[in-house]
Amino acid sequence: MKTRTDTLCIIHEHPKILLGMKKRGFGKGKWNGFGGKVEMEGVEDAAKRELMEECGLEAKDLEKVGILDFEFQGNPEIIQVHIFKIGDYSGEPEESEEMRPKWFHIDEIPFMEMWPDDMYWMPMFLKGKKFKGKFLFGEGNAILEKELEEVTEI
Ligand code: 8OG
Repeated sequence: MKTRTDTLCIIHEHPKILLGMKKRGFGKGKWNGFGGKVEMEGVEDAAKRELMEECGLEAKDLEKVGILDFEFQGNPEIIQVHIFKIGDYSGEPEESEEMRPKWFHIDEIPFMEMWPDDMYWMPMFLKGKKFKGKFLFGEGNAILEKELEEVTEI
């Protein structure tokens, strides 16, 4: 199995979170945090770069809160996503070619239009917990296997 490392940044300004509608590529048509593949850089630098590229915000304070491994049945690549909570940032969210940002009240998170695993770990994220997990997806992105646990250290 080959592992690809990706980042995901979510801004939580209680009682709202910032999500973006993915306009193209992998995950098109879904609301998600901001992120992408780690290139020749550290994971945290990649998270900052992707946040800036996708919605024009500069992260001032990042905390890694989760690591999730995603496997798709029949695909030998695992996507390992490092999830960051952005505590402080500068700028105003702006639409990019990839993402259309929008604030959501935490009681109105559009889980039906998000990756199906998000409804499991997002409550942990919102409570300020740290977590690790692994999801296996099958046909139509149905979850076939799931492991998710709260951890104290990431
Ligand atoms: O740039 P690229 O298209 O590779 O970005 C993919 C983004 O999607 C990246 O931020 C990681 C994220 N992502 C997955 N799988 C999942 C998932 O199951 N849930 C959520 N919320 N994000 C995911 O690759």
